[in-house]
Amino acid sequence: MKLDFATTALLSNMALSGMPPLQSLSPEEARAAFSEMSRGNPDGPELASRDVDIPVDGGTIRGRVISPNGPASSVLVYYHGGGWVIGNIDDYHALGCHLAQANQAIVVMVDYRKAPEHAYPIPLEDAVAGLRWTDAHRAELGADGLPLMIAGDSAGGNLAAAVAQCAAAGAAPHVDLQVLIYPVTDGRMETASFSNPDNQTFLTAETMAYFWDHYADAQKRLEPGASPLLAEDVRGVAPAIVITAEFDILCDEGQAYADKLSAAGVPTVSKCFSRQMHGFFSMPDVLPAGGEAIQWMAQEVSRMLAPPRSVDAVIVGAGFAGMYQLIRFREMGLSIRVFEAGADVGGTWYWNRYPGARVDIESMSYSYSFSEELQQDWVWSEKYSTQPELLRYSQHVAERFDLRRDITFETRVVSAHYDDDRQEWLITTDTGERVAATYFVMATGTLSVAKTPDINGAGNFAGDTYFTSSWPHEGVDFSGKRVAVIGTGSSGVQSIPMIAQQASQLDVYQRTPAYTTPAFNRNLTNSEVDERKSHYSAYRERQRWDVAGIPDPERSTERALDASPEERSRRYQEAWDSGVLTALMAQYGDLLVDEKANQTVQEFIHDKIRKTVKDPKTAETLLPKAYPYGTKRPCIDTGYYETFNLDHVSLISLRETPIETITSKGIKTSDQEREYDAIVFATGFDAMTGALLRVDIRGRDGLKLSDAWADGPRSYLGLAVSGFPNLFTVTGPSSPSVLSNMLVSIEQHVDWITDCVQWLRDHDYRSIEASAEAEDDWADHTAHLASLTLFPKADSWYMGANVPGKKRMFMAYVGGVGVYRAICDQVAATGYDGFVAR
Ligand code: NA7
Repeated sequence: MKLDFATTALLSNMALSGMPPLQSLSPEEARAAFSEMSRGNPDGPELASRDVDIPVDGGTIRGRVISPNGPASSVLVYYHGGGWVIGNIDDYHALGCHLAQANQAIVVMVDYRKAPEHAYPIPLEDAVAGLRWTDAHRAELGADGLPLMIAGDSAGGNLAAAVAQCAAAGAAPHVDLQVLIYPVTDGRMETASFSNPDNQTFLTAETMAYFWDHYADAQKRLEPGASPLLAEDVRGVAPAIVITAEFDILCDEGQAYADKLSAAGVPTVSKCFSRQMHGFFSMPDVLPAGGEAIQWMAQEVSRMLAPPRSVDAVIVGAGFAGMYQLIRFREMGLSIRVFEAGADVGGTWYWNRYPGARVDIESMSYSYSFSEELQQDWVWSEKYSTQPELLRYSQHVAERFDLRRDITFETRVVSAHYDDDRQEWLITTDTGERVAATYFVMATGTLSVAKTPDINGAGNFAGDTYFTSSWPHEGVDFSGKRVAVIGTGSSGVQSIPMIAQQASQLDVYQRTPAYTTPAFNRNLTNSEVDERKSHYSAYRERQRWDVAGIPDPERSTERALDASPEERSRRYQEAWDSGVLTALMAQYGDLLVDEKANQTVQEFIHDKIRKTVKDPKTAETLLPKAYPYGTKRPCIDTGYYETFNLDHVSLISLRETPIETITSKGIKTSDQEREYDAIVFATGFDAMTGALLRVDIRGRDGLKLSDAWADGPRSYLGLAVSGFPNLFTVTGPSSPSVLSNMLVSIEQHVDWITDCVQWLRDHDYRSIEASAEAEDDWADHTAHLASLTLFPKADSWYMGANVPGKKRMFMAYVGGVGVYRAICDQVAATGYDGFVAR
């Protein structure tokens, strides 16, 4: 333990003074001893204050209003600490004055009644009453229109957290911000910091147990009102500032609460003050770190309560979509803020760093076309680029077009609420920043939110756990390790051969076999690069009007069943040899609509698998049979099937032996438990809607996007949603997006959105919104087209079938990129038919 000198000196003095442990005293004695100790501390800044009566059930309690010098910028309702048993507003008067001064706030200290005479929930009810009184007396306090905060330390932090939950549930007035200083959040008292001997200083585990025993019995203390950490859902509570101390038994539970708030999308900043003990914050005149913490709190309060800054547009995401949208909006002269959760640009290619991660569309095709200079200058080294090369390309684009200056990294947008009167979006980030914007573009990608593992005991494993979708930046060395990979979609298919090269044992857990064909990846030759570059614009134009934005090979309209078996085999073999993702599908026009036709490709691939995989049982397990080819996204691979011929690689079919649970040592299937050093989850994404619904988006009249989409996503053209003016979704649900070359679709959407915004400005409109009728028509059209295909036959992520509980519906537009472009162009040309502009 290394407490700072001032703390060590204070603790030595306390030891010398011979103050008995609080838990050895009666509550009255403990209160008197605590007040005596507080009286020995300096008075703090001299500020005007007056006591008031706050009505509570059964009488009144004392409150104290402390006014700052000069005009106030906020109101702060403060709940003091003391384990709900000791302390009062006189003991904490100096702290109240410090807070009023540092925050330029009107501070209302609440002298809630104390346990055990007034056990839980009375102190909480008094705390709510204090807030209610403050809100009702705003005019008298000179606080009309000022933001309202609540704060508290220790047991007072517990009350503040619980009051904030009440406010979110509508059982207390609205709170703009909560400040929790080493709060008590968990009545179980089981965290590591609780039992760490180094932390038993000013507040010991024994004293805390004494406080809990007076406050709430074993059962009641587990209610969220007493243990806010145990609340099921904390979404929508006020933004939070959480302060913890390094040597404090409450450090872990304070941080756990901050983490819980962040995970629920509540803007939260937290700071652990090093070398500090419990109680340091309330002694700023004795412990300098207390003064520093008050100043830090004031700085964060003023940042989080600052009025939102206004820009023309906010873009969420700095992957290929967000970057291009930034470029296009900049050309129009708009002011823009981009928020990106990653530490750099790249989106998908920033996060998915697993071994073997590559694009499955040729790089010279899967790249921006908007800048002739860019596409001429950039040199792709391989037919299918690796993730590092794609990330370098993203970074090159960011540098070339000087994009980073408008992008705020490592920041998530947590909410976006539309203000009908002002016709603008109020956007809040996880760091508490607020921005008002006329246009709000979600460029958040379609496969960017990993699926939460829906496997029993997923958190049990004591070894290393990895997700392909958020791979460690420093890479992972599996040499000599026993490794399990769960999932055989594209991420599994790409990473399994690479992991097998290092691992001493690799077990692949397969639920549904994928259709994968060899990529035949190789370095690009100078002559083929020159050839493409000499006709790049013509090639790009072909991409734009192609079905999938991948014009080669061209799609045949012939029927597979009209051809002889020999002819089919010849064409399938040619497609196979090309290593192009869409080549097999391009051979006949009926492969995605006629099951019998589709079976001809299935059989061709089955034959290839049987010939490649030596063990007949393994080969049989790898045969995809349960769904037609192409109805789940096919993969292309490098040595996937060959990997199963290696002695140290095994395939476990979860159809035969399902996973019962993940254990601390490994994976237990219905037949046995196997032990591992590492488990890799390649289990996919909450596709298409995950990233959009993760943000609390509320449109006109407070309509939540999650409610509007309760029965599955609906949109007009996959670009706009009725009820959500000026919200644009790049490659949103019911656009071709995931069925296409994403770069082609991204450019088309961004160009369309940019033209639309320009049109609004040219016509002096401030907002545009899809009509409900247009949305219905588009939903009918997309569903009708999908019903003509075999897509609904697969349990795919296109259908939302991979996420338990998700609405089953086909979420993309199967009409093709070119057809879709024509429709979007026509909508624009007819003055945005189906939209209402105001
Ligand atoms: P995918 O394609 O969704 O693949 C996920 C894989 O994980 C797939 O084989 C799933 O089997 C399997 N999975 C998912 N949940 C489980 C559970 N609970 N138990 C066992 N197996 C499970 O995601 P990828 O990341 O590979 O690829 C996504 C896209 O990125 C890809 O299509 C390309 O466009 C690039 P299932 O099929 O659901 O039975």
